[in-house]
Amino acid sequence: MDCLFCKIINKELPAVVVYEDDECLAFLDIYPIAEGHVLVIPKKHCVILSECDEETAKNLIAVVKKLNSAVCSAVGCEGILNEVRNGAAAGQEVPHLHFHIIPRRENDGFGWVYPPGYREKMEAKGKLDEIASNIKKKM
Ligand code: DGP
Repeated sequence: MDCLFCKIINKELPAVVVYEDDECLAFLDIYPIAEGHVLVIPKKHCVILSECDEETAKNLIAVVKKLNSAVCSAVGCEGILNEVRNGAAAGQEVPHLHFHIIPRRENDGFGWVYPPGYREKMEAKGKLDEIASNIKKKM
């Protein structure tokens, strides 16, 4: 399969690995947003989280949890951002599921770009109820 992260898993491409087990691999991001930026990926190829089976997802989260602490202790951060971009529209560049572990510090210059009008007014309760109802029906 012509997938960058599958090639890293298969050792066809190099990576600086910080953790590996039968189901997942964690390695340093080659373009770190901050020192200690780690990517955690499942070995079984999938693109987005909703395609990932429950067991793999549980294992991934457990590894992310452990690595959050290890990374933060190692680089001395003030917070950790965990991010998953599901799909190109969400900013996903590499189409193999990955959790970002990004060490954060106050005023580190990193942040979100919010859409125009964000927080100018609260959403109406009726609209929130309608959206929640639609989501619940899909669960
Ligand atoms: P995303 O935009 O969520 O798909 O993030 C992809 C990340 O992968 C991005 O932070 C840069 C990183 N990356 C891209 N190519 C490589 C690579 O060849 N090796 C490593 N270690 N990281 C890579």
